[in-house]
Amino acid sequence: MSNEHRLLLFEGNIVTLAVDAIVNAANKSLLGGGGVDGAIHRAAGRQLLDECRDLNGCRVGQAKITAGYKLPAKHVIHTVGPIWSGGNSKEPEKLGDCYRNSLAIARDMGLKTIAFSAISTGVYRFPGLKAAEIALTESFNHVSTYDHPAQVIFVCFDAKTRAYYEEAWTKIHPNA
Ligand code: AR6
Repeated sequence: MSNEHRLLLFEGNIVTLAVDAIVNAANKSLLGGGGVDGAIHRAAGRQLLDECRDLNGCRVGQAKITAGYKLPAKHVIHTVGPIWSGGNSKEPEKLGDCYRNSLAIARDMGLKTIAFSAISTGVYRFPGLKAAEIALTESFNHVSTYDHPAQVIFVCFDAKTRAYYEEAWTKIHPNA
């Protein structure tokens, strides 16, 4: 399979996916919140919060892994995206770190299928198209370098987010 075909879009709720890992857009405490973080904690159950308490938080751009508990996904990779504050505070680099570090954990663990939420694009206000370009560029670089993972799924919660990923893909691979 070509490297391009290892990247997929899915429009819907990330908690429904039976993959090796879903990637949560967490905050530095790792103790839950709103948005996709809240949805993942609600669906996984109390044990997820218990495991997260032992992780001692997470820095922006870093990632940590837990079990998936009641989720259909086997694991949750928790990463903390940057809060957008105009683009001059290294927000793009930090968002790139989130994707690189999450994919590095997946590779170390031998995970074959990983589904990302659109990190930082909700309450952290990172512009959607720019975020999609970073997500696709980092993931394409990773799958072009390594055998793992077999599939990277970008979960778009709404049609607007999906349109950003489609536009970003066309920009990055105009002939694909
Ligand atoms: N499945 C997939 N995507 C979702 C879901 C879902 N169930 N729910 C929301 N999204 P956000 P952030 C999309 O705000 O910007 C939390 O309180 C949503 O439409 O969840 O990184 C954390 O604890 C958007 O495209 O995360 C942090 O405090 C994307 O997920 C803070 O929010 C990310 O939106 C993190 O903010």
